[in-house]
Amino acid sequence: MNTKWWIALPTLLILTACAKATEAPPAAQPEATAAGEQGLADQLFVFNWSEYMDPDLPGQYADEFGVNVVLDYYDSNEDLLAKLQAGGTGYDVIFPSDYMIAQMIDLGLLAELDMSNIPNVVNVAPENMHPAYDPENKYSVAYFWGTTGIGYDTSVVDPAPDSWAWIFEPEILQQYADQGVNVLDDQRELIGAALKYLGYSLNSANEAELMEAQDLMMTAREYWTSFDSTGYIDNLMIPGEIVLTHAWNGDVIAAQADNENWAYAIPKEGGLRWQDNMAIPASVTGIQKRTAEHFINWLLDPEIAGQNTNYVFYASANEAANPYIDPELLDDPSAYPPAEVLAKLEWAEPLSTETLNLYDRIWTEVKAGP
Ligand code: N2P
Repeated sequence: MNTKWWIALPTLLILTACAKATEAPPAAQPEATAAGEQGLADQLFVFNWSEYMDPDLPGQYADEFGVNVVLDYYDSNEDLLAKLQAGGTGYDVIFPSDYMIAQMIDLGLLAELDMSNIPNVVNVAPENMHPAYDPENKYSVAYFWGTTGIGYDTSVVDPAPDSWAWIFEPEILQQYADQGVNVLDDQRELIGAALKYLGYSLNSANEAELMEAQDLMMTAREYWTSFDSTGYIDNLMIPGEIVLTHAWNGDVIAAQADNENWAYAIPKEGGLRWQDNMAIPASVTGIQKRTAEHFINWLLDPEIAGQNTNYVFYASANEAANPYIDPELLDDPSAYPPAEVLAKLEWAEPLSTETLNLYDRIWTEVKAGP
């Protein structure tokens, strides 16, 4: 043991003090990054539907701003909600649909957007602004909108479907089952389609109507070869894999670009109309939130939004993007349906907890089968 430490100590203190005064070593600074110089985070975590963003965009954004965009995908609004509720923090930008925005606002899961960071919001078409589910656009900005109907391979499915019977009636389904019939793995979509076929609202909270819808799905399910809303887009492009599918319009238009036999129909009973949105989870704050808003703003740039639309084949909510959108897509009634078709469609509304529990139970039974 050094007994002279109390003699050495004052000298040491003086030396340290001098060193501090004369040549203070620079505090360990993180290396300045391209993103950091612009007040942006180095990384941004984007959680989206699959096939819902041009895969070139993350790289373009990284090249321009030095922010590395990390992508992850969910299958449905309910899947997204479950991941956020399970404490799935770490996602900076998410893309919930209309009714799910309302549900997430209620649950306190969304951050209020600072629109001074999103000046490109002026590019969104007036009809896509101020939706009933977020009237002041406090939490969300529209991304794409569309419809849900039936995709079919015209070289096989004849006559052309004009009704949800093509998804629910055994005598029609049995003609195509061995060639592949897919339904969306999405509870509001599939239960909603069954309700529409039966002549009810797709927001029904009536137990008898919902039981009838469950019976319909239970009978039809043996002819369905897959419940898939993610990989089905790729499968539509594999000849002979699927010939008939419950589908989102843009996914069928994408398949059509690859194989012109694909066609899209909205059943005469009507169906779902939806609008998907860009939003930020409530847990995202500070520089991370600023970066999320910066990315949303960049996606709202007319040229970028046009490029994105041309890749995903969904109708853009961005009106200023129109000059950059492929005119053929703008003219395609499957992407931009005429007003009389839109008038037949219903929006999904948020449901009460009790009704949601009933939908969950039905969904579990339908997925599990008899
Ligand atoms: C695209 C998913 C579309 C989302 N693959 C429908 N709300």
